[in-house]
Amino acid sequence: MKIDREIEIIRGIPALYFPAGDALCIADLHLGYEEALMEESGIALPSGQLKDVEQKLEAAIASCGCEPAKLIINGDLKHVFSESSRQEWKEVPIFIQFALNYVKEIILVRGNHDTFLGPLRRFGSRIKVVNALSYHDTLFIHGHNRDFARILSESSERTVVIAHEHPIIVLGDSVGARVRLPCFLIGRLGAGARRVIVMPAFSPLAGGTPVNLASKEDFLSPILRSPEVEIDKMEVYTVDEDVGIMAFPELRSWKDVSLSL
Ligand SMILES: [Mn+2]
Repeated sequence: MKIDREIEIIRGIPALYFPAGDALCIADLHLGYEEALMEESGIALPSGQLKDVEQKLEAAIASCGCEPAKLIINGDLKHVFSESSRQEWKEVPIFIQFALNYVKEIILVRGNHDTFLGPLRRFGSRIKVVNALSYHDTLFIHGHNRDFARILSESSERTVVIAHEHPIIVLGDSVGARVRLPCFLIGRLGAGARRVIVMPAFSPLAGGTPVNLASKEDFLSPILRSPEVEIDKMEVYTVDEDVGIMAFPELRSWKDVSLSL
């Protein structure tokens, strides 16, 4: 679904396509999440996340119509902060190799989880790691950045794409059924004409902020917690593999009735 001439939401998948820049953008893969959960809390998940993100990437690329030249990963490619998780050491290079079968170049915009990236060196110049990316009038930052005010004031791109928040909406009915859907948020930055887009997580496991239930202080991203963004005025686009994309108007016009308890 086209947001405008420059940006499309890929049908049913948490990914953006930028036709002018021939780039696909995904975020928050959190590879290695299952092993971290096992180590931290003894909860054993079947480790199917790598297969899931590979399949979704393939489907997203198929939807672009041609193989995009660039894959932009807007932060949190991996999950564990320490140097030690075996699963993510294994999975990160496998995923990058898989993605490089389709795209010429990967740009990783560093997220708060993207520490110890030594295993990426083997891919040489085909993967770049940056703190922020300016590309075709769009600024990509992960969204955890405490110094966002400086980053925004020193930049002028019309669109700012962030991730980190893993937005979802929760819909329910009076007998207690609940549906959780990952969603994009699209709104304005400050009083000016700049636009902000919040991407949902590509990881099927990583949880997220229920944007129609949360109050502003429940949000994680310093940008979304700041007065720069009026969350209630953001439009919501959910993505679901079966349903596709559902567009919701500004949050303030419907969030009070989204759970009819
Ligand atoms: Mn993050």
